[in-house]
Amino acid sequence: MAVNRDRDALYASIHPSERQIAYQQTEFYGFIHFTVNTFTDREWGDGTESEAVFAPASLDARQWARTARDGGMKGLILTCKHHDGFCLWPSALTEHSVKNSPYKEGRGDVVAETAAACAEYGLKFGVYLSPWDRNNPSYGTGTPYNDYFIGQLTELLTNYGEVFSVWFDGACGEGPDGRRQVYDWDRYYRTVRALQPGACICVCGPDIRWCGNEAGDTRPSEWSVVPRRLCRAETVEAKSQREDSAAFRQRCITSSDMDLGSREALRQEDDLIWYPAEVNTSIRPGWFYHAAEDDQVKGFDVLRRIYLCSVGGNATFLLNLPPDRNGLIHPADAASLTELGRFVRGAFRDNLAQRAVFTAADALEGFGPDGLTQPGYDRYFRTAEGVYEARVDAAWTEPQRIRYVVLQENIRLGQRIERFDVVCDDGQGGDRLLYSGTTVGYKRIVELPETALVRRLSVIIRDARVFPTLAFFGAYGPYGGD
Ligand code: FUL
Repeated sequence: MAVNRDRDALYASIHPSERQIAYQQTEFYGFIHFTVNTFTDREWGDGTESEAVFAPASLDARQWARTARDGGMKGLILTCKHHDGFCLWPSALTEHSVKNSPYKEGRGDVVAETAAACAEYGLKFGVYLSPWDRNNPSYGTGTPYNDYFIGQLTELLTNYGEVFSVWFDGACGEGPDGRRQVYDWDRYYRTVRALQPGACICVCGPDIRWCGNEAGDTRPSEWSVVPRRLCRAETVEAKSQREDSAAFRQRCITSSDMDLGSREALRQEDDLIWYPAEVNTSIRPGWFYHAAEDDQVKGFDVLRRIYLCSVGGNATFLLNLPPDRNGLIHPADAASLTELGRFVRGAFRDNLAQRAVFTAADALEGFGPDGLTQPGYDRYFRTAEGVYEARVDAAWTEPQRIRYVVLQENIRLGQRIERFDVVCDDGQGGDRLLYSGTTVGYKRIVELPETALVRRLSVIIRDARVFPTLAFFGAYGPYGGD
């Protein structure tokens, strides 16, 4: 396909908001699915559950936060209300909540406990509030339910400190004969903006895009600029998830959804937004804890692969850790996650590029490669206007063992890189190709097929939509069993 530079300039002119940048920098964070379902052994409660079933014996939100922090996560999002309508906080607007449960004899507030634990362990805190509510009698009556939902949102966004994510789920299993509620999305969004201007509205919202599956599947080329209509996709009833099933949870990205933002995909789209992807999956087959799944916890290798492909594939990674009936994250889940945390901290600790000498022939004056090992967007590499290719070389005096290469664009200026190669010195002054990739965006983690021993490592940007930028270059050795 011939490149249309005017179209490319349009795509690259779409930039993220500050709240979206902060969200992308959160990178890896946890989901806590916990409600009456934990005690009834279900995935979707029907709203008729008695508050009396909610009786965690030794709930400890600090254990959740500690496990998340040790696992390398930077935040937690709690299901404050799932589809069953049961509220984990003592909402003044319904009797269907912890206040009528045996938990702490009705004086508990799981939202407050989780928010406090997050603050203690340096994690961001987010709220999941299901629009579909199978308990509240006003559901399906229009404005009265929207008022109820706004009231709940207001409680959550005023009483529990700063919130980084407001997660609206599109699922609705009412079916054709069920109650039909027309959600007032714009009013919901205005409320979030007014009460928590720094929070991203996710999935059924304009800030963060659902990656399109729950299995942890990722796109090899993930673009953050996509057609605006996608931010309405999950809010449209016909497209929403209508029933819970293991098959739905295991389904991968369909081929028709694989390419959302390439030049070809955007060719006839004029209304575009910055809408980065979030990969959400559970550490277990279900979103809620089921003792029968204790032997089906995703192992370190699976988590590691999803981490590298999501955080390292221009998406964020939201991993669910469902507490058990005691109110604790099960040891098997904690063990897998802790191993991942060790990997994330260990593998990317020592950036060998900090000891390299950088050169780049195509740098625009004042935007050379010297700041590339410092995170952040204040200093970055770029070429001159109209130059779509670039080469950055990092050279060492002694050969280095390299297994991972990390690249970041300065996404403040949009997503630009279309194609790049990683090459090393072939020993005769030429280049040996180690890896060919497409998108970079917020972050690309390249895992080389095997550890390379190199004196020089180069990134060659082969094509970009407008002049390319690089904000970070990391080179790391093998880790553990690599
Ligand atoms: C889905 C829900 O139906 C699941 O129960 C879970 O909350 C998942 C994150 O989103 O749409």
